Amino acid sequence: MTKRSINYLKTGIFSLLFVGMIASCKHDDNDTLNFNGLADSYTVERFEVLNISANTSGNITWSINNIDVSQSSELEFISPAVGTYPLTLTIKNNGNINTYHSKIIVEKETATYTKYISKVLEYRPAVGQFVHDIPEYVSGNTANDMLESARKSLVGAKSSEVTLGGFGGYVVFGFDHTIPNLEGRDFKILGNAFFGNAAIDPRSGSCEPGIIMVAYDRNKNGKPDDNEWYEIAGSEYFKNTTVKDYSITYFKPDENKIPVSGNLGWDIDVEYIKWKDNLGNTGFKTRNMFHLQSYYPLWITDASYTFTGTRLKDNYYDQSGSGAYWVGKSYEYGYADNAPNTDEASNIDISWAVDRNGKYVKLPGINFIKVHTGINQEAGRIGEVSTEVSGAYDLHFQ
Ligand SMILES: [Ca+2]
Ligand SMILES: [Ca+2]
Ligand SMILES: [Ca+2]
Repeated sequence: MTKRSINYLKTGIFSLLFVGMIASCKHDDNDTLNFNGLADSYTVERFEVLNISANTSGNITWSINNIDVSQSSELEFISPAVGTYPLTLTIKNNGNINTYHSKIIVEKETATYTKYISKVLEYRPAVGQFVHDIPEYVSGNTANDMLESARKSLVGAKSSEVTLGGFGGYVVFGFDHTIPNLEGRDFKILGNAFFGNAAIDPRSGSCEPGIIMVAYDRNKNGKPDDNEWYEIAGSEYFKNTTVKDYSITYFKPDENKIPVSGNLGWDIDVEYIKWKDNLGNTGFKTRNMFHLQSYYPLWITDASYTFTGTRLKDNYYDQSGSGAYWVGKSYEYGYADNAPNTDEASNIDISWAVDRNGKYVKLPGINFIKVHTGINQEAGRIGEVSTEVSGAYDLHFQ
């Protein structure tokens, strides 16, 4: 964080609004002459991003309530609070200083917003022992039927779990407003993680971290476009134990073949679902005695399917040494289903978003979230590590 932005925090105004920065465009000097100044006022609803472009050359400073908030050519403003915000634009160019005054009026929204998930766009789990159970699959269901089931589970205040299966399985959901990027953490993703009573490490237990991606609907077309996605750089993002662009392919099993038993007692099929990854590894996902249904989504007819994304280091280990008690270590921050819903680690700061090169981006807010299972591990008798999502909400909405 820059010294400048820390000063904003001290003033307190940053908790009321976000002002984003976009790389300044290059203009020729004549642009200054074409700039017609600011409007008398700008009106925007709560939880809506207002863009004001200075469209000029020179050194630009935007100030709100006399506090400098941006030096970019375009101001991005969002506020969760109704009110009037005095706006000043100062342009220094070739020794000339021009100052423009305006105000931003933030009004109560006309639509009725909810802080919870309002739509589910995609649901594609990887193979897993809870696939076909959460959400429930009924014979003959299509991918669209399963998406509708995921919607029923995740939308609104009374949300419930969906499983994402093993590594790569994902869900994409959205909100009816822009979740603003204000000071600190901005949204919570709910899961079914808990810390184990008998775990030696108190922050371990059933923790199955999922990678979080966020999208700001910059072109305001109501959809997350490919170039609008950014990954939340959690605590493991910059470590060399984290694999970027990991890719795994699962092959549809023959459900009628005779199981190859293992030696652990609870495996009924240790060579159940073949997989291969882009690092040259191959292996099998096992089926256990507690879950006997197909682990490969029956609504997917393809002979194989592939997932790609950031993979985290395996976080499960056999604390007992006998295979009786496996625990997953919770990572510090920035993942879904990685800590109990009451824990601060389930809250996410939009400022953690990075681009494809790992560079932090400044987003005024986000409209869409994607979560994929970040671990590719079989944890003994408890089976594959699979992220579950059971809802999400805007921490700023009141
Ligand atoms: Ca934030
Ligand atoms: Ca878009
Ligand atoms: Ca879980």
